[in-house]
Amino acid sequence: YDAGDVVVSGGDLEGAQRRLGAAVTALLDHGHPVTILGGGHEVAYGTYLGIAGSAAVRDGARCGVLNLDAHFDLRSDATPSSGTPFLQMARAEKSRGRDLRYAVVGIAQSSNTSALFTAASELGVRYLLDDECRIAHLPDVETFVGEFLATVDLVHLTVDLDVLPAAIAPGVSAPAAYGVPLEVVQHVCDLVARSGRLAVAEVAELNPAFDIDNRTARTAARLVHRIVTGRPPGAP
Ligand SMILES: [Mn+2]
Repeated sequence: YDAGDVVVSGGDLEGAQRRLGAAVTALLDHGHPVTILGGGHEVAYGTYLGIAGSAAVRDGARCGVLNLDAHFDLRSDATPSSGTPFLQMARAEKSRGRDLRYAVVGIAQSSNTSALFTAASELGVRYLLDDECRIAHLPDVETFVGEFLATVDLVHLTVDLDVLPAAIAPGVSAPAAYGVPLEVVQHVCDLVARSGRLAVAEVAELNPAFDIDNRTARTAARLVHRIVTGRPPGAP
């Protein structure tokens, strides 16, 4: 069912992230599987707050975030935005005495500054470049996802639709010249859903004003359907 909307009012993004977090915590603590529809990728930090505040994580479950994205979104800006959520998570985890488990599939080398690659390296971020995510590389992608899943009890799966080729997902603010094929993105979603470790799935960055024939929205809907129907019965 639709659990409702979280609206940013008066430019108070951080307030909205906290409200999203409170809503996600309440749903998780009641045993509901949760799907978040963005919004820009700043929703990821709100979702993180929700998972971090859940009873499962407070009881010691290890949560990691798997991001399908052309970008690291690790910018160290003073003001939070769609470019900063994963550095915010890393800092929040650090303040709780933990290291963020963060993996990214689909990084576009040309769309991330060298400072972002340095930040990713310093934080121990595991990632695959878009060049390493062709259909011929599916076994390597499976290995990458499997190694990530082995390190966590719960997964925050976040899909930035700009990971897909612009022909598939034109309705984003940063369309990809190259992108990760939909077959590969869907397969990663299937692997995570089937793992039984999925806490929250999230789809971000859909901008209907830029979409063509709703093709980005339809692709996002397909992925959400795969994720929701791919969970084993009784999984968190
Ligand atoms: Mn992103």
